[in-house]
Amino acid sequence: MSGFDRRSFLKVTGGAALGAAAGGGWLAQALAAGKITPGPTDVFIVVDVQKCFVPGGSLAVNKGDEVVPIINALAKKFQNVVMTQDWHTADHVSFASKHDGKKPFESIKLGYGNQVLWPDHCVQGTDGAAFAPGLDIPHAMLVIRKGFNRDIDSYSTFREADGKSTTGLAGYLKARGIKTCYLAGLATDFCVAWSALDARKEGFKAAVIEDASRGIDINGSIAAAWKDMAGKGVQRIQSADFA
Ligand code: VGL
Ligand code: ZN
Repeated sequence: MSGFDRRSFLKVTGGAALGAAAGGGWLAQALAAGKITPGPTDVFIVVDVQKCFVPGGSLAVNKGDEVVPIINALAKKFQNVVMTQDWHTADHVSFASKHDGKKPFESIKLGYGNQVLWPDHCVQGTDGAAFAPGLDIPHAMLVIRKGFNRDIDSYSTFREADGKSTTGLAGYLKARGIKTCYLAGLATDFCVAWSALDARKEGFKAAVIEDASRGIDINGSIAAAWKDMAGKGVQRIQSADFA
């Protein structure tokens, strides 16, 4: 069988079988046929790779800086790249400093639900809110800022924590014919996971690139996030899965 025939064969037979076995559907089938080659209906969403979230920053994610070269290389494989920035007011409700007697990483109840309290981070226009050193994606066509409402946090780059107010990203992606969102960045268990889950809610296929992301991990939140994502059909992949 020629290489070409064998690939087509895998696509219709082995690919489908593998997809069913892995419960992975669309992506397992694509991978069985070879590596992923992003096209015009795919977008790479680079989540919150900002100074505050890399070592030395006010809410540093362990080894967060390691994602920078991996994301730079991945971004080159996509024609469509969107970057996000956590972008809080100086008096943001998610900051522990705004709640008497509360410390970072404790939780409180707000009108829209549970809120983890964080060190002050990613304040609009500050150096900490800038992209991390070395991040180099000149062809990114949109930067979405989120968390800019003082009274509502927004881990997701689609929808704020009240579940109602949108950032407009879903409309933008749909208007541009995007079907599949590949996500990576910081932090796996918060902004990456919430964004991937909302991508699914908005009707997109979604996959998170694990080695291009790093997590915060509060009380097992990284494992919990992967479980939630698996339950909603978010695929878990690696940068090596791309051609
Ligand atoms: C994030 C906590 C607070 C994130 C943002 O980007 O994952 N985490 N704000
Ligand atoms: Zn934040």
